[in-house]
Amino acid sequence: MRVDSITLRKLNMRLKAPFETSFGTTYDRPILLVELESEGLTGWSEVTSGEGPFFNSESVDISWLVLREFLIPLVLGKCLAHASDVPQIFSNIRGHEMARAGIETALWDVEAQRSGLPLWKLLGGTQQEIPCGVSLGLQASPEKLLEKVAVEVAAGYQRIKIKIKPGKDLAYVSAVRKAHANIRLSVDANSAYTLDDVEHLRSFDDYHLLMMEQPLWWDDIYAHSKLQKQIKTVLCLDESIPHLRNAQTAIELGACGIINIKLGRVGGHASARDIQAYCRAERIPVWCGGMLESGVGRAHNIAVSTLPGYTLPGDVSASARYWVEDVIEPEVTVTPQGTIRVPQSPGLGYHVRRDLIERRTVEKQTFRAS
Ligand code: OSB
Ligand code: MG
Repeated sequence: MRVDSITLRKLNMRLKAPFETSFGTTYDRPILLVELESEGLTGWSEVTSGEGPFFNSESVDISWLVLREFLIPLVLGKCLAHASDVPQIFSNIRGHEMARAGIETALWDVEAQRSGLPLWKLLGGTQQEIPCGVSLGLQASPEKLLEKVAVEVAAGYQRIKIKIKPGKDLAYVSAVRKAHANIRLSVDANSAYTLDDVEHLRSFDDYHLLMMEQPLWWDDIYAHSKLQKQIKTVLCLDESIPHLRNAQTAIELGACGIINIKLGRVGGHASARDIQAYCRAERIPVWCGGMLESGVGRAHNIAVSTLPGYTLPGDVSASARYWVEDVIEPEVTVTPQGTIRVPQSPGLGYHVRRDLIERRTVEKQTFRAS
């Protein structure tokens, strides 16, 4: 696969409703798309960085700079046998996993098209229907949260995750558990607590949660291992796992019993697959996380979720929960059983709506091999 050209586009996409986490509120989601041309084929991917360095150290503008100055020059005009060769080419770049994933995952789309296979099959996926959950942002009151939960439970979603932070936690969890005794319920703190909160975090044990996601510092696996020894609720790591080695460290230290795999956060499909294979061998369940993606990122997440070991419902849900109009066709829809049926055509399996993308584009740059 020769990399003939790469086009970066920044889109401004308005979320249907603001999404609040312990680190801030997103109203408009800047979306960074990568379009990679290779010998007549076009691969698409999404760089999942946020508007600022709040989830990890990346942001859409930082990723753009790293792509332009460092990553794109390393692949432009090069011939690659496999998309899985990209991590080696980028091995001198530290961090910036989301930017790296932008190139790597676009090449996987190209490789799948060249092979005449749906991307999920090329990755080794086996599940043709994936279980789905939703992530609900922080709400103004437990009553407001209950309204949102009722809608998603009625839609069939198999797991409800609610965001928490100090002052907006137990009352919300207890209200949801009281109204829905048997749903699969989890919480995500996005690093809002410290080890001084162990007693408080132990009181979540009463609500038989499926998991508690990333309660402590984003970069501290050891602290999570100390917490896990003192509470019953199974911990799940998100922010702390940018690559396989941290997954191994976390499992060996007993810092979590579940891992959330995000394609961008781990640097692409090859790294995500390494973590999936390791967790499967260690019998650690995994699920696919979300970053409020447009349809392009969502399509990649669907492909990821088909691999063995993705036994828990992911944060991969219907396009219509986020966007008035998504950038792919058909939009992602969820069955009344709370599943997504995977596409069967080669590559990503969805048509990318270049017309809509152009209309939403606020910045664009094309890099061509000479
Ligand atoms: O921690 O999983 C997270 C959104 C932005 C940043 C971090 C997270 C999230 C979500 C939303 O929980 C998942 C989604 O619906 O895409
Ligand atoms: Mg999370």
